[in-house]
Amino acid sequence: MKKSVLFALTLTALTVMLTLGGCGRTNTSGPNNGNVVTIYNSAFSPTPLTVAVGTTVTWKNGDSTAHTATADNSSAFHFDTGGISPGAASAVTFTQAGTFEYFCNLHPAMRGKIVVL
Ligand SMILES: [Cu+2]
Repeated sequence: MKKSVLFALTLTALTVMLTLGGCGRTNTSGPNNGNVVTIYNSAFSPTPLTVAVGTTVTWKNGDSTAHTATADNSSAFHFDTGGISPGAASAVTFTQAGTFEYFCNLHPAMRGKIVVL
Protein backbone atom coordinates (compact mmCIF):
# COMPACT_ATOMS: atom_id res chain seq x y z
CA MET A 1 0.00 0.00 0.00
CA LYS A 2 2.76 2.42 0.96
CA LYS A 3 4.74 1.49 -2.12
CA SER A 4 1.83 2.18 -4.44
CA VAL A 5 1.31 5.61 -2.84
CA LEU A 6 4.97 6.42 -3.33
CA PHE A 7 4.74 5.25 -6.92
CA ALA A 8 1.71 7.46 -7.53
CA LEU A 9 3.50 10.45 -6.02
CA THR A 10 6.57 9.81 -8.18
CA LEU A 11 4.38 9.55 -11.25
CA THR A 12 2.66 12.82 -10.36
CA ALA A 13 5.98 14.57 -9.82
CA LEU A 14 7.28 13.28 -13.15
CA THR A 15 4.16 14.43 -14.95
CA VAL A 16 4.45 17.91 -13.43
CA MET A 17 8.13 18.10 -14.39
CA LEU A 18 7.40 17.04 -17.97
CA THR A 19 4.52 19.47 -18.26
CA LEU A 20 6.46 22.42 -16.86
CA GLY A 21 9.71 21.63 -18.65
CA GLY A 22 9.62 24.02 -21.58
CA CYS A 23 12.78 22.56 -23.06
CA GLY A 24 11.32 19.08 -23.29
CA ARG A 25 9.85 19.79 -26.68
CA THR A 26 12.98 21.27 -28.32
CA ASN A 27 15.17 18.40 -27.14
CA THR A 28 13.26 16.01 -29.32
CA SER A 29 14.26 17.76 -32.55
CA GLY A 30 17.84 16.52 -32.58
CA PRO A 31 20.66 14.85 -30.68
CA ASN A 32 21.80 18.25 -29.43
CA ASN A 33 19.61 21.17 -30.25
CA GLY A 34 22.48 23.64 -29.76
CA ASN A 35 24.19 22.22 -32.84
CA VAL A 36 21.33 22.69 -35.26
CA VAL A 37 20.91 25.42 -37.85
CA THR A 38 17.35 25.69 -39.07
CA ILE A 39 16.66 26.95 -42.57
CA TYR A 40 13.39 28.78 -42.78
CA ASN A 41 12.08 31.63 -44.96
CA SER A 42 15.35 31.46 -46.91
CA ALA A 43 17.44 32.24 -43.85
CA PHE A 44 19.84 30.32 -41.58
CA SER A 45 19.11 30.46 -37.87
CA PRO A 46 20.89 30.90 -35.58
CA THR A 47 23.76 32.71 -37.23
CA PRO A 48 26.41 32.92 -36.09
CA LEU A 49 26.28 29.55 -34.37
CA THR A 50 29.12 29.01 -31.89
CA VAL A 51 30.22 25.43 -31.19
CA ALA A 52 33.22 23.58 -29.76
CA VAL A 53 35.87 21.88 -31.91
CA GLY A 54 34.69 18.42 -32.92
CA THR A 55 31.03 19.38 -33.02
CA THR A 56 28.77 18.06 -35.73
CA VAL A 57 26.45 20.80 -36.95
CA THR A 58 23.21 19.79 -38.59
CA TRP A 59 21.30 21.97 -41.04
CA LYS A 60 17.59 21.24 -41.13
CA ASN A 61 15.58 22.54 -44.04
CA GLY A 62 12.17 23.74 -42.94
CA ASP A 63 11.49 25.51 -46.22
CA SER A 64 9.55 24.28 -49.25
CA THR A 65 12.56 24.58 -51.57
CA ALA A 66 16.03 23.01 -51.49
CA HIS A 67 18.99 24.85 -49.96
CA THR A 68 22.68 24.19 -49.34
CA ALA A 69 25.19 25.24 -46.71
CA THR A 70 28.35 25.88 -48.72
CA ALA A 71 31.54 27.37 -47.29
CA ASP A 72 32.87 30.54 -48.84
CA ASN A 73 35.75 29.99 -51.25
CA SER A 74 37.98 31.89 -48.83
CA SER A 75 37.03 29.62 -45.92
CA ALA A 76 39.95 27.82 -44.22
CA PHE A 77 37.68 24.77 -43.96
CA HIS A 78 35.67 23.92 -47.02
CA PHE A 79 32.37 22.18 -46.60
CA ASP A 80 29.31 21.77 -48.76
CA THR A 81 26.17 19.96 -47.72
CA GLY A 82 24.94 19.79 -51.30
CA GLY A 83 21.23 20.26 -51.87
CA ILE A 84 19.12 19.70 -48.76
CA SER A 85 15.57 18.84 -49.78
CA PRO A 86 12.58 20.34 -47.96
CA GLY A 87 12.19 18.53 -44.66
CA ALA A 88 15.64 16.94 -44.91
CA ALA A 89 18.85 17.58 -42.99
CA SER A 90 22.58 17.42 -43.58
CA ALA A 91 25.48 17.46 -41.11
CA VAL A 92 29.09 18.67 -41.12
CA THR A 93 31.70 18.02 -38.40
CA PHE A 94 33.98 20.94 -37.54
CA THR A 95 37.39 19.63 -36.52
CA GLN A 96 39.30 22.93 -36.40
CA ALA A 97 38.79 26.22 -34.64
CA GLY A 98 37.94 29.29 -36.67
CA THR A 99 35.16 31.38 -38.13
CA PHE A 100 33.60 29.79 -41.17
CA GLU A 101 31.25 31.77 -43.35
CA TYR A 102 28.93 29.99 -45.71
CA PHE A 103 26.09 30.63 -48.09
CA CYS A 104 23.36 28.82 -49.98
CA ASN A 105 24.64 27.80 -53.39
CA LEU A 106 21.13 28.12 -54.82
CA HIS A 107 20.35 31.48 -53.19
CA PRO A 108 23.69 33.27 -52.64
CA ALA A 109 22.01 36.05 -50.67
CA MET A 110 21.44 33.50 -47.90
CA ARG A 111 24.46 33.71 -45.64
CA GLY A 112 25.50 32.20 -42.35
CA LYS A 113 28.46 31.82 -40.04
CA ILE A 114 29.78 29.04 -37.82
CA VAL A 115 32.22 30.02 -35.07
CA VAL A 116 34.26 27.06 -33.79
CA LEU A 117 36.10 27.58 -30.51
CU1 LIG B 1 18.81 28.36 -50.68
